[in-house]
Amino acid sequence: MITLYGSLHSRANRCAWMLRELDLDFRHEPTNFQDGSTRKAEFLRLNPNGRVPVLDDDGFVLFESLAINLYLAKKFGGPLGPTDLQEEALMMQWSLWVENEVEKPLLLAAANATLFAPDKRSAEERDVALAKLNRPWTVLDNLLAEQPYLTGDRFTVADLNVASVMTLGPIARIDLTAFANLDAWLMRCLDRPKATDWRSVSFSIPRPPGPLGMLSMFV
Ligand SMILES: N[C@@H](CCC(=O)N[C@@H](CS)C(=O)NCC(=O)O)C(=O)O
Repeated sequence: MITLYGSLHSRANRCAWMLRELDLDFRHEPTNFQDGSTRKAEFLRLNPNGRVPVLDDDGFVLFESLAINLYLAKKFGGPLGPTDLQEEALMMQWSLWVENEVEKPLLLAAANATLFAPDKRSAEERDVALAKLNRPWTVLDNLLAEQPYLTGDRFTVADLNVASVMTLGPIARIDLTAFANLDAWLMRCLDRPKATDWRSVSFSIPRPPGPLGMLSMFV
């Protein structure tokens, strides 16, 4: 039995998308990260970090959304998973890359565009974050000029992991037209029938107190 913990308005939507792509039956525990549920002792036993998502696969418990997807890809992945060591390495490369190069500035841009309450948004912070994204987005755009997907010719967990982080782009109404290959690839991924419906995602997050620097609670 597989159980996925985490509201679909959280990074758990990445793992829900993966589980759906794999046609796996799973129990969904929509643990809400904004109401204190992730701080309860019962949840902290699953993830001492107090964050969602968490996956429980027959008693094997794993946290970190993209690691969960890499695990599912290797165990059940078929064409979404690796066929050899080098493909597996590329899947890890892109998953670590999107976390390190893209997620934080993209979340900061999205927060300052739509997720923070209007009076808590800063255009300056958004611009700084967007400027940081130029380099990784140029890298992706150039790669996708040469091949349709991140590891080659087929959609894999690498695309799913990177695209699921990039769902924040459309939510923040970030214009990707300057990166035409990236834009077309993202829409190809997000239009897949099993993709979580990112268009319906609407939520807000409180701006953390004190100097932002990093969105400690959410990043
Ligand atoms: N790197 C982690 C981040 C997990 C994370 O920050 N989750 C947020 C929700 S999207 C959370 O649980 N925040 C509540 C908290 O930190 O108290 C992952 O990708 O799984």
